[in-house]
Amino acid sequence: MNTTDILGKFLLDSSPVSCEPYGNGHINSTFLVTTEKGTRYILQRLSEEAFKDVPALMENISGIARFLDAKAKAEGTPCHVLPPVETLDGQTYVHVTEAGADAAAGYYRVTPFAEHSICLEKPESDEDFYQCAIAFGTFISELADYPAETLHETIPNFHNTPDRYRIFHETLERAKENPELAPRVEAAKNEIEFVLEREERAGLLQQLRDSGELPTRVTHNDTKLNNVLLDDETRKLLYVIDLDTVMPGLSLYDYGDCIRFGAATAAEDETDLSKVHCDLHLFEVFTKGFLESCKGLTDLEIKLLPEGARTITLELGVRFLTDWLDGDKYFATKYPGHNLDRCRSQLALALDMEIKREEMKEIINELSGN
Ligand code: ADP
Ligand code: GN1
Ligand code: MG
Repeated sequence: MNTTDILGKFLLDSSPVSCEPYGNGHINSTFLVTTEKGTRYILQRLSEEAFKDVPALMENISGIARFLDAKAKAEGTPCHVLPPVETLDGQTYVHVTEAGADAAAGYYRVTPFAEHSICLEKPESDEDFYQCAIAFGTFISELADYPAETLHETIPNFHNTPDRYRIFHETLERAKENPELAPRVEAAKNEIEFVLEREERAGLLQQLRDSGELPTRVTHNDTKLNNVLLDDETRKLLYVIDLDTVMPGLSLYDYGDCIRFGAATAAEDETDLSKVHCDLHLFEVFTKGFLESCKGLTDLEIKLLPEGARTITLELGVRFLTDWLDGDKYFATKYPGHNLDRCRSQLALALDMEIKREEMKEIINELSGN
């Protein structure tokens, strides 16, 4: 099937006239589609490496979109998620079993393009980052009464850090035995040592979740700044996007992933590690917005916010390292060694967060009045 045939199966307002690669996501293949009437849509081929059950994933997204839309209507407020565009036969995706001349096989979906929006790779002002905090804090709050038991786990154990370590160990052993991958083990020996030294502590949040001391909530699980769209004029929240990983999880990972990405002084793949730090001013700006908007956080959740930031940063370092050792199968990479560079930058950031733990705690105590 070709791209035009695929798009022809969705209820667009008129015929598509162009379809171009778009955005900076690491997982799905994303395209910007424009129709004869000038209406724009996002077409995505979902990563089958990441998502093993796309129908279940789309059921999650439709359910969340319906729920938040009903809530917004009842409260007379704007809805901050975009529902999928349906196909002619009422589905939310098209499954292409045979590749066409310009389209790979796989699962495709269409979403309305958010006009007059901006998507940032780093905050351009404190207010941008504050809005990101409001976006994800409100998202968790509004989903507090969502029937969590109806959600499918789109990636099992997605933010189960001990399980990420288990996969890392398995991959490391396989890489050592594989002549093609063994040089990658040697290249990453310092990073391997770094993550092994931290393995025990990295399991703390999962232990507290398992024991029930930390509440499981419906969370977004991929809270990068570029998964929020702001209004290009008011710079206020327009949409939370990338709902593929909405599942039961810990608020601390959602909070932490925003800090990891948005409060970092360098890009996720910065190679000059002397530039990689956690900016405590941005940390404070974000934490203020999150505490204001994420209602009902427990004292333990608030106390462990710095641990959330450090743990998810270390976890992502472990995931990039694992993908490097596995031959770069999961994350889209732009050059050989990209995953190892990303790993190094994340581990440098996690180390900086360890150094700044006490300062972070003080900021949180000030903000929460403890
Ligand atoms: P991935 O899982 O690969 O990150 P995303 O769903 O986040 O995929 O989409 C990738 C990028 O495409 C986003 O970061 C954003 O820039 C852009 N994008 C996605 N959906 C929309 C939309 N509905 N309107 C405008 N831009 C979008
Ligand atoms: C991926 O899909 P995207 O690019 O928003 C990944 C996240 C990582 C992130 C690192 C489903 O997010 O878990 O934190 O890359 N998403 C998935 O940039 O694995
Ligand atoms: Mg994304």
